Amino acid sequence: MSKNFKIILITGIILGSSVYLMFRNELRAGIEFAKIPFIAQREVSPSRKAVEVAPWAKINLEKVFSGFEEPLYLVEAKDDSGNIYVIEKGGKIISINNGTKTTILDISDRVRDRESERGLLSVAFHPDFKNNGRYFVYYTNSRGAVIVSEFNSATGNQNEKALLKISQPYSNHNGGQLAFGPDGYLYIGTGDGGAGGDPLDNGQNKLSLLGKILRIDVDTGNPYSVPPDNPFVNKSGEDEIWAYGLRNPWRFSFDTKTGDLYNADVGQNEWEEINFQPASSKGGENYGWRILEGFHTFKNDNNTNINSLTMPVMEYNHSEGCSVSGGYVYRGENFKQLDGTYFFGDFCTGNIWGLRNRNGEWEYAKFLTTDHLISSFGQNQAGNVYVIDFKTGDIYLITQG
Ligand SMILES: [Ca+2]
Ligand SMILES: [Ca+2]
Repeated sequence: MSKNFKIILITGIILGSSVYLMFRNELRAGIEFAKIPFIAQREVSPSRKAVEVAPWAKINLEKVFSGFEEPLYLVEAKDDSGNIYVIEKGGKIISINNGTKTTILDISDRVRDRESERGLLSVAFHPDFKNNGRYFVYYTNSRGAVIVSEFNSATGNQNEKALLKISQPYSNHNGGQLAFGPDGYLYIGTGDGGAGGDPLDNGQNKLSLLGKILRIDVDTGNPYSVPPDNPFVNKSGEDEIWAYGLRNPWRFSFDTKTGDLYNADVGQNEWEEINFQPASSKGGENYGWRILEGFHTFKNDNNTNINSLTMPVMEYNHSEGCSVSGGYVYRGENFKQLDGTYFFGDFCTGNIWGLRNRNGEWEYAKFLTTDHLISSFGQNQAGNVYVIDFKTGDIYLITQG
């Protein structure tokens, strides 16, 4: 064997092993794959960090729907129709009413979903959907760019109206949350653009729409306008930005009673985090990525003052999971002990936690250990919370244990 051939062979083995390890990691994690080597971290100002307590109620998961293909999201339209809408990653929105399923939108012809974090990622129904039929979707297109588009129930997959198109430098960290706030504006969660460690520092770059929560007005302007009180209007920074410093906010939601915003940001190597933004917020929060991961330093190469950052309220270590899936604050009628409990889970381990603020102090508990691949939670108009299993296509309701 010649020396050159040996070098080529060894290089090939090393490259092949790296690709295999990356792919294996992707298969295991699904939603989250680009973890990078360990960097020494130190903990910073854990002042409002939630403490772990015993669960304050016993819960069960009751299987209520099944037969979905890679479901990623569940929502109601708040139109009193009783329809529940489920999103499939490949590009469908399916309504369920009394057990009858109807595909209301199929855009699989324009959705790219081959990679683990790409696909049709969410839908938000206009607050007046009942009268105007307007709804908004978030997906990755054939070139991997992130698209926010409007559709109308009267015209199906025809007459797509594009609102935003954001190019993606890498295939992962595409964000994917849409939700109307109590103010009637559409909030949009984008990822940092991907790879690992945010190599382009998009999270901290206020001239990029990546790694942000955006806030737009879909009721004026064409195709939208920027609310005049957005924090970077008439200041340096893109006008659409509401908050920044995010890695991959895989699900945020508004508490339907208080209007507070809960935002789960997927971590890099070690820490998954939950952020809390009170309803009184005027926006402009810097949630810290890539300076911080959870409450821990990650890469502060511009010497940003750590005290200027908005810390999470809860973090958990990768001994408990590897990719957080944010959920909802329970506001159902039947289970008063859970009123005000924010449920969330981990995609890799199936753990389900509850988090709440009690007399100004945050506390959390692990409510269930499951074997579900939790891609998302969901909430219906009555305030009940659902758990979505990506692998089996089953959907569960959180009930009293
Ligand atoms: Ca500006
Ligand atoms: Ca953070």
